[in-house]
Amino acid sequence: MRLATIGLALGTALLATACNNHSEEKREADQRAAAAGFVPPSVTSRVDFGGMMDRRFRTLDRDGNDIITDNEMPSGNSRIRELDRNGDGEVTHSEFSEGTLNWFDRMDLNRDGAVTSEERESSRTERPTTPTNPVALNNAN
Ligand SMILES: [Ca+2]
Ligand SMILES: [Ca+2]
Ligand SMILES: [Ca+2]
Repeated sequence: MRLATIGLALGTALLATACNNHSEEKREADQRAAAAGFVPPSVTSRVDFGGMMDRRFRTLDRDGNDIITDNEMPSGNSRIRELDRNGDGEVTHSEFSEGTLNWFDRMDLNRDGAVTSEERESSRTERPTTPTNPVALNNAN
């Protein structure tokens, strides 16, 4: 009688272990991926970017008049204000889409019409306002 109970307990334990192993494996795989710092490479095409920026514009343009007026500007975001080409304090839809596509082209270092996460990373660290000038460098030598 006692043996049977042990057997039953053992069986239950084994069953429980089997179940644990299964979920444990998946969790381990997830942990390994996280430990390796795995980030899926992201590539944004110019069209995708345009679509994203268009949605951003629609979100900002609360009254839907195709112009981001002063009161619709995101607070503390000077980059949107930079898009105001004619300096009237408002960003029209064409100013917005032209300006943001300029950003995209600046990020697209190899000009293949797509911005990879690497290109985005390097354009963030580089200073586009002070481009290295090979002519000036040569003259200095
Ligand atoms: Ca508006
Ligand atoms: Ca404007
Ligand atoms: Ca590229």
